[in-house]
Amino acid sequence: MSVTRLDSAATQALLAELPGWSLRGDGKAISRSFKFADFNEAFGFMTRVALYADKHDHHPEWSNVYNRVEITLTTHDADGLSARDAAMARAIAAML
Ligand code: H2B
Repeated sequence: MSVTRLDSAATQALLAELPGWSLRGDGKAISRSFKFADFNEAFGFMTRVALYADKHDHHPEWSNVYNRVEITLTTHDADGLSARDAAMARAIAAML
């Protein structure tokens, strides 16, 4: 299913709103690193994100090493950023 991409103004507004996220070189994704006290905290956070992803059918590209979590958000169906990524990044901010 195709989804509308964010234009560059909307993308810049999103980056201004959400500290810590940066735009990938090709402009099609945003990413952020998260650091927690330990693995338990990191995995608890990942669990919250996973529940959001399942509920909203929008899934992060991510990795975890001990207390660090790297997340990249992009919308495959849009081949770039969409409102789904903006909503997920905002939801993630509320999960920290
Ligand atoms: N996640 C992300 N990040 N982008 C998508 O385009 C996407 C997704 N599409 N999760 C969903 C699943 C789609 O493949 C299913 C069929 O709804």
